[in-house]
Amino acid sequence: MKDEILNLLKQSNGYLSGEYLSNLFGVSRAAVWKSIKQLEKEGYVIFSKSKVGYQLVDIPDRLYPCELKPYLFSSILGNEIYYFDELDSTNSYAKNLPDNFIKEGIVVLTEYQSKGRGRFNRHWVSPKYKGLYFSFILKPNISFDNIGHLTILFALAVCKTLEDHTKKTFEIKWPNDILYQGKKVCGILTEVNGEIDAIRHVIVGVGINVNSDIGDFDEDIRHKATSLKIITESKVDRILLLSEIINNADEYYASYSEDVDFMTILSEYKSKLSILNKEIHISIGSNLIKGTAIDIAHNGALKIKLRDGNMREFISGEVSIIQ
Ligand code: BTX
Repeated sequence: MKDEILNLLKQSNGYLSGEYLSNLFGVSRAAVWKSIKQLEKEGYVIFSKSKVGYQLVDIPDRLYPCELKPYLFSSILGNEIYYFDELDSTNSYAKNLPDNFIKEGIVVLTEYQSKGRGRFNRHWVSPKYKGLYFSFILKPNISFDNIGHLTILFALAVCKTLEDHTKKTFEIKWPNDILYQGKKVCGILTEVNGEIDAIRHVIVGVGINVNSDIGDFDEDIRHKATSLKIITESKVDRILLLSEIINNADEYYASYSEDVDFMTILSEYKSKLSILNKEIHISIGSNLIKGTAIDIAHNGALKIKLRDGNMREFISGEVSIIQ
């Protein structure tokens, strides 16, 4: 009833009386009042006038599924949304869901992560109400070797959405980061649950700095992190942006699931990479390897021509361009 009252308040230009609402839902006026109080607790600003009724005057900057859903026209992603004010990590939550809860397309979404994770267990800074931190649960019919396709697909979908939304140009840092003028605005973490020969589900976690200010980033990353608000010099509507990301990612994922030739997606992805044909080094653990980034293999691996002329492929690693 609470969400229905909210919708009615949104559609109404003036006040809606408590009596009208109680008759409509066949409940007492006290029950209507309880729902109004609950909405106020969630951050909605509602004027109430005795003998007149209730009027909605402001909607909070929160990622509530009821605010998000009207903008979604996806077929697979976002059919179910699990929303939390706080979580340790959306990827960890998705990973630990019991098997009978796992459904293709679930989105786990939070306003804040206390233990947001990057690759190699690095920390992902997730200031409250300022970013987008969410994970897609997927059950793709692919082999373990092609898991890299999902990072590529989602990085591309997010990158294109950021460009459409802000009218700025972004680049992808292989394999999983999105940068603006060399600074990180988004990171993607793909994780697999299951065994090499029996993938149970895949989790694609996305973290985007939306309305963060420079002071929100830890000091050690301030020189290499940025946010959409810093880039565009204005606050970004997180609901609209998230809905566009889900809709776009859904289109890419749905056509991928129908086994469309991956080469088209791969060449789009390559056009957003800044490292191809450049001298780079790649660090894998404590090893630092130098060479020229030549190409991305069909499975998403980076092909590097080493200084001795030999070619090698890397499925993960931290890449930097040698200036
Ligand atoms: P990554 O390992 O490529 O990047 C992590 C590194 O990026 C950190 O070591 C730090 O230097 C830097 N960093 C940390 N936080 C930020 C930030 N907010 N903005 C820019 N740079 C930062 C990238 O891993 C993948 C991150 C995925 C995060 C999402 S959020 C939702 C989901 N849940 C979860 O726990 N992780 C994913």
